[in-house]
Amino acid sequence: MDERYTPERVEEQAQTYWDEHRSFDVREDPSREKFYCLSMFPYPSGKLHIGHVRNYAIGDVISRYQRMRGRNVLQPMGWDAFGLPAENAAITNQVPPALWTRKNIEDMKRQLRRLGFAYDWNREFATCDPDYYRWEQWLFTRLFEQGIAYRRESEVNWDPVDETVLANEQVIDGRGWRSGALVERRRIPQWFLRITDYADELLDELDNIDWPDAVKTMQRNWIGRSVGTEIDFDIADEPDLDPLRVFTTRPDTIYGTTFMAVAADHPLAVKVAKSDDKVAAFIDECRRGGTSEAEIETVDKRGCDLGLRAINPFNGERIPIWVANFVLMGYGTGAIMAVPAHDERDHEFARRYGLPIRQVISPPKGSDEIVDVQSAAWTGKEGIVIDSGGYSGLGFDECFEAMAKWLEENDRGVRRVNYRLHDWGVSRQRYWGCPVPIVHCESCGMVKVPDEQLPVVLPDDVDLSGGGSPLAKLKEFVDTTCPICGGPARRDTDTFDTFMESSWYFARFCCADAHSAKLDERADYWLPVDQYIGGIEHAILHLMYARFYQKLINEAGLSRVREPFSSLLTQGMVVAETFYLEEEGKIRYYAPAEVDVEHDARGRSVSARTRSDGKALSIGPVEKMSKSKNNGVDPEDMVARYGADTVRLYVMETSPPDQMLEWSGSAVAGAARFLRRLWQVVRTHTEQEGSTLLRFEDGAPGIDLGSLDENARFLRCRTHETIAKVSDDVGRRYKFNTACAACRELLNEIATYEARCERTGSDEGSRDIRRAVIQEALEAIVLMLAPVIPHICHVLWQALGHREAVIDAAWPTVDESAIVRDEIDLAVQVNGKLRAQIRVAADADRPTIEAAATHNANVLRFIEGKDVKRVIVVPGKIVNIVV
Ligand code: ANZ
Ligand code: ZN
Repeated sequence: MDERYTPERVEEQAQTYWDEHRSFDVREDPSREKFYCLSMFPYPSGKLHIGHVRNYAIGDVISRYQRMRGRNVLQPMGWDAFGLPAENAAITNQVPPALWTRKNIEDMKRQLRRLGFAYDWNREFATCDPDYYRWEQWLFTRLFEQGIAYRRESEVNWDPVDETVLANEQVIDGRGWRSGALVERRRIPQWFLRITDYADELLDELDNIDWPDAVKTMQRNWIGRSVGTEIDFDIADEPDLDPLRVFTTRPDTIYGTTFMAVAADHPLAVKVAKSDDKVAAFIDECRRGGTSEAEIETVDKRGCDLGLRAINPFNGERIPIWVANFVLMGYGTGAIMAVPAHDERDHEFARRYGLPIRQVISPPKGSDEIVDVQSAAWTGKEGIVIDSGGYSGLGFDECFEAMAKWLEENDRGVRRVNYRLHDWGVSRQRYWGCPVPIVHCESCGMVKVPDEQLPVVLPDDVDLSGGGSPLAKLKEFVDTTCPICGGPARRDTDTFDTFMESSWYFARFCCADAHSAKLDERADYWLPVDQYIGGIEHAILHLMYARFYQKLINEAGLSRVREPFSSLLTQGMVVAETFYLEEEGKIRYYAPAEVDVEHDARGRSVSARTRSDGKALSIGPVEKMSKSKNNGVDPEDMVARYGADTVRLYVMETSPPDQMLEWSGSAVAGAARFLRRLWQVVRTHTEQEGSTLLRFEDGAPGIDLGSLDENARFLRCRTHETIAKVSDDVGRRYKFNTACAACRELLNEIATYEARCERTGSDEGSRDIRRAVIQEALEAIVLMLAPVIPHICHVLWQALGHREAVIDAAWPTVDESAIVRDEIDLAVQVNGKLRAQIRVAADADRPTIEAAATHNANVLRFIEGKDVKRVIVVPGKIVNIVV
């Protein structure tokens, strides 16, 4: 064993061992329990950022732990390689997207390998490999035949200067990112997948998966199931006009309807606009505003009277119809009955335009709530219907039922369940993506590309410089023949949303080399993913689409599984302080490496100066690491400076995985110090003469456990208590931070034990015991930290005398008999402040404990001369003395 710990040497040694022994290659083995651990695969930007490192370190620790528990573990890695950044980079740097992407993959793979993650690299693929996306096209043609994939007109962001469709993220303040032109909305035909048919299952199955509640709630809200009714309102004096159909979740409030409102795109508004300039102008204005729900929630509620009257089917009342900017065309029927007394948006609108507000629900009997609907809407559902003809006096449920029944019997409406979820638009008018495998033929219409012609390969010689859709400009790509009639046809020039690729990559990892099928029977061995780890930013779209796609895969007979991810862990963000200088109204941010910081006793930064010229800097709040705030750290630099194990230990021990991690350079140095110390302790131990083990590798006892003295028994007890705690922290609670802390404590405990032994002196026999219990403690530490810091543990394990590599070692087990304690430590507080630790017999009675506590020298300093009012003993834990 080297005298000094040199991370580069150690890490190379361990990685070479793993490579030579193909340690992470895995195969299906029905005789063993499988564990599929997956971290979300990265977009190959070229540079690993610290968020990736955290994500992948968590996944690696879980994988390695499960392996030590005997599971057959699959941990794969690949590349989410299609997408816009490659295209943008191609335009700015004049490199083809394919080349740029391949180069980035190479760079990032090197960075990942350097960190020593236990991936089975045999399964690696990039989603831009034709071998991968071919199967996406294959399934799409089936979905097309089944009508699950369909084409309809839908709105896009149109850049009139570049003559191109823009992705939402390419629209900046309403203008095209490149041309700066005001973006228009256009309707063009696009492809959709019928995810709405699966809305109920997507909702219900959330109850059966082990995901964070926050993510489940986001998914529930995104699906947005609402139970309500559709109701037809006839339009007065206009026999040619169809009745106005609204969707409401509150039919019980219909007697309180004082106006109707339709969306700006609603056919009725469009029709009136033809002969009414004011309405036309208002609609124009709405089209210029945003259409996202968030935007609509925040804008002023505005509208324009259409001059028409609707007739309330329940009481014949004539109600004005308005067009309003807060009604969405894409939800329900695009029209509402507005009840300002009981709906906040309607209330705001009514106040603005002086429309009447009429209360029809009152709080339940016995409630002392004071309701004044003129000043604010009362939105409670648990009230009683009032002033509503024969329905007065009913509660919500009864009234809903009665009205729904009446509507259906009289053909004036239907019960209806609506979802906020829309069908998934999968078309992109971009280049760097998977081509849609459809051709358009004059005589046959839309025709799927037959299996034997798949994949439709994305051409790589494209011109991205001008405007327009690059594929549409490529005649060799577009012109083709119809697979049915053989006549001339045009290829579809859309590519898929990149969420398509990330919706099934986890399944493909199970059988990445399957050449004749999308998936084979190996997928049934590995799926579902037992532990999925990734960022909360994917809580909605990616995770929803992947769940949906898995159902399609299941229905295509490719997998038995319908829910892809049994358990989900969303890791917290990595944040850091920001340092800046404000000069002439401009803010310049300094990178942590450019700054010298002074800390207070609690580790908080109190002052900061530039390293170069000592200029005083302002300290900003902690923020997510980002380029714009210049507060990021480069993992590659960190690894070069400290080694992979230090970086891994730091990100795992600093905070629980689902919480924010605040970066601290000094704490990274602390992690490095711990590794050096661990190295030294093991080295000192192994350099001593003789080697008496508690148990030999074959399980035979080494020394007589009955001969252990009190101090040795105490260390053994601490060792096994630590194993119990860490097993629970790592295996069940995912509290890797407290697990690491417990291992550090156990290392301290060894030092304490040695100091005690020194004091009591020792003969030959007790020296053997001493070495044996220390050996046991060190082995436990090395085994328990092996998932976190696998390289150093690889070397230390060998140094501790093992022939087997630690990667193949089993997780340590608790010896319950070691934990039975004769003595326990109790904390003693005086007036709530910790003043001492006392050691008493485990079965000591109250008076004995009280006496021990009040006679402790340290405690005496705080109670002497004072009046002891009470001594509270919490057995097994604490003694509190009140003076
Ligand atoms: C009358 C009413 C009275 C309503 C009341 C609410 C409270 P969720 O739960 O999200 O489904 N609404 C319906 N379609 C709309 C659209 N296209 N744009 C904007 N708002 C729309 O909400 C359903 C309620 O949202 C519906 O019930 C309707 O207002 C409104 F005291 O109808 B309600
Ligand atoms: Zn044809």
